[in-house]
Amino acid sequence: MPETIYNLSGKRVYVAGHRGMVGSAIVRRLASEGCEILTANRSEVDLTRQSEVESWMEKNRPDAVFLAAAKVGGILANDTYPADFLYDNLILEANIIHAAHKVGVEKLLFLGSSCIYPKFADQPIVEEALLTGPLEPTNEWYAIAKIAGIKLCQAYRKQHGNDFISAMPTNLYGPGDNFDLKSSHVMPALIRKAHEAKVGHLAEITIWGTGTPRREFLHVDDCADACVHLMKVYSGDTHNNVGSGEDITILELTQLICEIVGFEGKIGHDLSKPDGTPRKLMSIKKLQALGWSPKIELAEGVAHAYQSFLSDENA
Ligand code: GFB
Repeated sequence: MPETIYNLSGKRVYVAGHRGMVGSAIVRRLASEGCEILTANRSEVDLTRQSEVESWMEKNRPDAVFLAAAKVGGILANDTYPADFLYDNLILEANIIHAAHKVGVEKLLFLGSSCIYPKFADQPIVEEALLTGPLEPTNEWYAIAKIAGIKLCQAYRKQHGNDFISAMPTNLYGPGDNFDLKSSHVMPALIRKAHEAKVGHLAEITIWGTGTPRREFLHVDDCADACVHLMKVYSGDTHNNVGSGEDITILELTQLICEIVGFEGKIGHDLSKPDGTPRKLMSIKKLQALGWSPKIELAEGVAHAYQSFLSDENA
């Protein structure tokens, strides 16, 4: 296990995006680190307004920052709102990273996504594959914003010596997910569809596309644990893949979810919806060499996510 080079205990740690699925998981995970957790609602600071971000950071002076704030969504949302996904993510990451530099934040972790990699990258995808080929068109806008975030962290490290690092999670799921069928990612969408088909005694659920693409999934609590681990043991300018190291076809995922939810009907396909990238399994060798491995198996994680769906009164 590598040595801890940055100790969070006693530190003032700002979690940007604390109400989102990833941000709230990081807040949960930090509870056992003996640090002071700083959060700010939209009414206190609009992260798209540079002056508001800079005055909030000046006033609150965090020692460390987890940059989990982002405009996120599934394949349809990304494909439908390219300007929002590019602009919102660019502006809020630039505001927070620059303000962190200005107030002398000791360590910042920027969160991106596995969609930063080329559509046809060799699998499993290693960190060096970044910028070696064309992106998947449905989410290239979000991808470019996240690549810019990685580059910003590298640039502030190079020019100013800021210890700003990046983590690239795979498709995440778990408590606090977005279950809106138009804007959500595939996992919450299928959980909701299977549940509504079960309680509505429907004969069939409809999934988007062919069901043949493969996706890697990681429970958000595993992701939060990996982010805290990286904050404590890693300092460098290359980003770090954060994943489970296993992938599954969308059809197999649907079958698993139907089994866990208890829906026994048919699975139909809406072929007017995009498949997106055929596969984006990441290599997690770099993260494993830093002493971290995922703990939550997919079936267990899906069951946990379904319980969260039911208790969040989505049902
Ligand atoms: O999570 P998702 O929407 O986005 O997964 P990506 C899309 C895959 O699941 C496609 C299929 O192959 C869809 O055809 N799918 C099947 C569905 N049924 C559904 C459904 O009801 N809803 C949804 N959403 N998909 C995202 C990027 O790509 O990956 C984000 O767009 C982010 O920016 C995220 O990077 C991690 O996995 O294709």
